[in-house]
Amino acid sequence: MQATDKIWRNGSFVSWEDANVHILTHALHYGTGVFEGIRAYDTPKGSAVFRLTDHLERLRRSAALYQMDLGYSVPELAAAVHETVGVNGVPSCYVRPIVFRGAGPMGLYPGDNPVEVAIAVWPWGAYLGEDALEHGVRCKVSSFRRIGPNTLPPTAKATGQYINSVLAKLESSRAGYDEAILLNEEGYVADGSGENVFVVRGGVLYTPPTSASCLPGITRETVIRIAHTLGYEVREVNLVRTDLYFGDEVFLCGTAAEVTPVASVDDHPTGPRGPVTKQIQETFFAIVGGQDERFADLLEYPVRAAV
Ligand code: PPE
Repeated sequence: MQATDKIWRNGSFVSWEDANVHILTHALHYGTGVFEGIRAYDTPKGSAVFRLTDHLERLRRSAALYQMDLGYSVPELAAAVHETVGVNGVPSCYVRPIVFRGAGPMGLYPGDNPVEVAIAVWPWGAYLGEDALEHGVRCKVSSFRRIGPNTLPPTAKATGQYINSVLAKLESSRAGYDEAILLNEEGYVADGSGENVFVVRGGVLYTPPTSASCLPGITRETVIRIAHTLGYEVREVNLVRTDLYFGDEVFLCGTAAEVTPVASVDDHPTGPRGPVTKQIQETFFAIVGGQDERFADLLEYPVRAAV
């Protein structure tokens, strides 16, 4: 990965090299952190952060589940994100805010450990490869089930829960696939290791409801709005693995993955990239690039001081 200069940590900037933690950091041992993945894009009006407030609201909710007080308001964190992007000179980048229980007492009770807040940014190209945006990725349905609402609620974006995604990712990678799709405990499709899933069939878009143990993705929600704007029907319904196999088109979406077509699922071809996926993808890239006025409300620019 490409390092940048500064990381925002608890209200001030430290150099990238000095942004370290103690070995006894609570979150390192017990996964007691929550985070966000956000992207900033270079637009004709300058660097814009896509749905920044929505991401930070989700961060606040994730932190609340684990009883962590952020110590900063959402507008304060939004300003810190813009400042971190600006100070590092990366108008187009990935933004990673993280809130975690720091070093202090060991043991499972986290209440006496300090809550640390940090924001790092770095350039991050196509998550699953440039080629994937056009030709798609080969997916494997994982033998590991997705965490559930009463184990590690997937609605929060906690660091510890990602070992579930890591298991699935390792399995799919070892088997020679690009990405894993997880089913929930009931056997319905949940999401990818780091993306939501859509199936297109007969011109209708299908995606699992958030009650299917997927992360309530912000890109997912954006795709639903794009699809409606383009005149497509979207159904949030439970899907089984064969719905993936026999979809006319399948695609993944997420902040890092953006909109990535799926070429095959368990070697059943679902690609090459279909016309609906292409249209959604092109609209998405126009939106984040500041070239679609219909969705201008989704881009957040730094507030400039009046001159
Ligand atoms: N499901 C999972 C499991 C997930 O991690 C993500 C985001 C999504 C769906 C899509 O959510 P959203 O970004 O709000 O549209 N995954 C983040 C982490 C990726 C990583 O490798 O780290 C991301 O895309 O930033």
